[in-house]
Amino acid sequence: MKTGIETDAAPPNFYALKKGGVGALAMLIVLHGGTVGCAPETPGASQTATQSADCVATWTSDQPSPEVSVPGGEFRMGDTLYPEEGPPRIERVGAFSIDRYEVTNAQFARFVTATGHVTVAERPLDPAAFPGASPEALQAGSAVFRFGEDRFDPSDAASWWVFVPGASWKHPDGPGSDLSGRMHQPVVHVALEDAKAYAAWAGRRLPSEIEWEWAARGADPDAVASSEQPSEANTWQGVFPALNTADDGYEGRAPVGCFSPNALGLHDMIGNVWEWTADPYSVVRLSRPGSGAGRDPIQPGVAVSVIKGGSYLCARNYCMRYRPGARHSQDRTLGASHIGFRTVALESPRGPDHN
Ligand SMILES: [Ca+2]
Ligand SMILES: [Ca+2]
Repeated sequence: MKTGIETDAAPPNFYALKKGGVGALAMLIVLHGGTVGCAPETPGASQTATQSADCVATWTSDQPSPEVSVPGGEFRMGDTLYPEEGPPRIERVGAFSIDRYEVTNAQFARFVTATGHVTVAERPLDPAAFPGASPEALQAGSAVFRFGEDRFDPSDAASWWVFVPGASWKHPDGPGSDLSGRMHQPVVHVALEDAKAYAAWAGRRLPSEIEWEWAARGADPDAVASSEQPSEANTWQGVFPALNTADDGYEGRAPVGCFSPNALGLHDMIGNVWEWTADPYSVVRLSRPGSGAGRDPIQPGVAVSVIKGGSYLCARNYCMRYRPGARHSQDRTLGASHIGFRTVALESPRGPDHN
């Protein structure tokens, strides 16, 4: 069950978040953490045994990520820590090929250069669609994790999330920030349609939830899913959101590949940034989620999809979703500073049992 400062308060939709500013924004993202920290491209002296040989130096281009072939199989999907994870159920999945790393800023920049794509966070809301909204509420921007002692309220996630006008993948902390030294960090502030647009440009697609979880489990049906905070993933050490000791070497996002891979050779499936899946969200997980809008009772009227893996904001006292079976809903139109994605090969069959 949920613990610590986590809350069940209903998150509003994107418009409400913007309209409500700081006060309304947090709830959507509070359940799964965020970032404002800028991890150095070169791991600091405190970097521990999590250090990976793939960290930065061996793969720094804007070219497509190396792929990992994932065999098909049958496994017990889900978990039991939070209600939306269960009950665990046997699922089958076909073989597919998935990115070894989260999509990076360098890769996303290449996509934007080639296509001229403008992300959702970079577009102001249409006043016609939101009559009566203030100009402030219609601004382009995104959700940024910002902790401030002066406004901290442990019962109010809005005290550590801020809707920042001008925040986007190119300005991850808002105006004045940029991608200097961050090109090999995962791209963030991407909405679902941005992730899908990138995947389509790359001739690929987003993974289904079942595919993602199977890959995160190392394609091992006997893998033991621990509820302990993993030592080999970028998560939050200390007491969220006030104290981040960064014992794993990274206060914020890490360049992809800096933490040890799983049994398949995949990096950062758990932690670093949450990852979009192709599947609409429902509280009771479906074997065939279809292509509907998704629904989460705590976000009424909001089209939601499943995100997986947790982020560098997941801590032992908050959002223990650093497990393959964990999941969360996310407003498809709302990116944040802790949500990214990876892709799978288009020719990968989705399989007869989960499409
Ligand atoms: Ca960390
Ligand atoms: Ca991840």
